[in-house]
Amino acid sequence: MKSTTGALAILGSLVWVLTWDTGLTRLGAGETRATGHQHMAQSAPGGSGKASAPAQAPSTPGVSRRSPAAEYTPTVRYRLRTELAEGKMAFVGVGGAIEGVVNPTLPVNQGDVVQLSLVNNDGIEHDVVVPDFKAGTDRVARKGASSVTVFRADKAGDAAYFCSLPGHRQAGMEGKIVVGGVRAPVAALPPSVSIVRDPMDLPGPAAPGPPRMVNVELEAIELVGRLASETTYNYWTFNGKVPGPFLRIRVGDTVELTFKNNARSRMIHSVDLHAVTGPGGGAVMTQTPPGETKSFRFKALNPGLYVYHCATPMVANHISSGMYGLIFVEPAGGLSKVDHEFYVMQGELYTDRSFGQRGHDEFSVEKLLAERPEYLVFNGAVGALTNEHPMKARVGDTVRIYFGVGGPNITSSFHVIGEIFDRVFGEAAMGSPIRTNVQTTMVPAGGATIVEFKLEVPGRYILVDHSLSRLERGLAAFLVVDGPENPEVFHGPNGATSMKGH
Ligand SMILES: [Cu+2]
Repeated sequence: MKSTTGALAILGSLVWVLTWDTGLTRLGAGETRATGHQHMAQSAPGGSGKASAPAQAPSTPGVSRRSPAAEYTPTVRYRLRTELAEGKMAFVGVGGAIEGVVNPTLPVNQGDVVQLSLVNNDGIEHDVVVPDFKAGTDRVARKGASSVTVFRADKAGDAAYFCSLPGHRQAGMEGKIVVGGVRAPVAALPPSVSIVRDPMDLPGPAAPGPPRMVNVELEAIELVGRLASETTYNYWTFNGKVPGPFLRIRVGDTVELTFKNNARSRMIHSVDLHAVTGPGGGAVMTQTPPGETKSFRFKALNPGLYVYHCATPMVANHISSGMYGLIFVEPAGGLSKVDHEFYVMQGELYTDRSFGQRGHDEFSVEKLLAERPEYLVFNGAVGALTNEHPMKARVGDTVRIYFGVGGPNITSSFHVIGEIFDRVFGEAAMGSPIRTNVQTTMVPAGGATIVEFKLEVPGRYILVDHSLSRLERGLAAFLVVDGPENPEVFHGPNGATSMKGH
């Protein structure tokens, strides 16, 4: 099943192992299931980082030249809490099919990447270990504390899990993991479409010349889209994709903006462009009921890369559901020529169910108001820019990324793993000094940046928000760079190169 390749990317001190699953993602019997066809796992405890290359040795170079797919979450997750009653100790399942089950049997498939979480619920020191897979959590003693381990279930059969503290296994803290042959009921998914905006989908530079009159049309479209490969969500979009279309004009141009709200919408929608000088950035004049059209005109006075978004109450709800995009007001003379330009935006979704569940997710206003998103994504969905539309370039190319944060709430520490930004237009401010040699640049909610760098070494680079907990909630994008090795710049031991040891 997990047949193809493995790859390593070093994130701080963690070594992650990536394998691709060519089959369909299996369906969950556990608390949650992975939603993609590729799985990333922390190296099994006890394995040295470097040696933790997948048991299934890669048969092809580890870079996603073909059908790259990524899922930064384990294939299957289980959570156990500890219980003490009448002198007996036990694990009790939390969530999903094992909720409330004492010492539940945990079904997984061979090759699954299993995340096992232990929540201390009795204030007595415990852990949970799975010796068959050389896995175990830390010991946690205080009530409410937790520890997590991740391992690959690489052997079929039954594997015991238990608490390794003296006497606890005998007192009842023992269960089993059954590897292989899991088939769970299929939850029905509504018909859905991809709402992912291809990061290559942006117009070229605005033509030089005198200021122009530019017509721009935006349409609010509500549709059921794929939030992850087996999860759907009712998105609200500009023109059917997230983010909305990349609008590109030149400073001094006048924009005649037509805003249409699709007749099938249920909501009023509008648009507020940060590039506009005037009340509400256009939002006042574009509050548009379903089936109607409004328009306004503005002159672009200030060059820069600006966020636009829906500004209909509850505004954060509309933004979170997908209503954001970028408008680039090019400075006179434009920007320098590069080989590739990409359009990437970060956003958050507040779903009623926790991250990684199969089926249809609904919106949670409570989570929105608490600013506790379940999903954080680039270009609208989990896997949008890893699985569906990875960015591609070649060694020697120069790359420019127009990066914005729709939000609505979370500031991004934008970073590319394995690269350094040669140039950053901080906060996308045109005319300010360009910063050079930047590792991570902060992009606020409702803000943007422009970064540029040259590619010297082939391999796969990963765009992240360096608040890396968010990687666990879907926030990653791939830039796949093909071309000749460059051992002078990057060279591993034993002849390993960027394309193989990755
Ligand atoms: Cu809206």
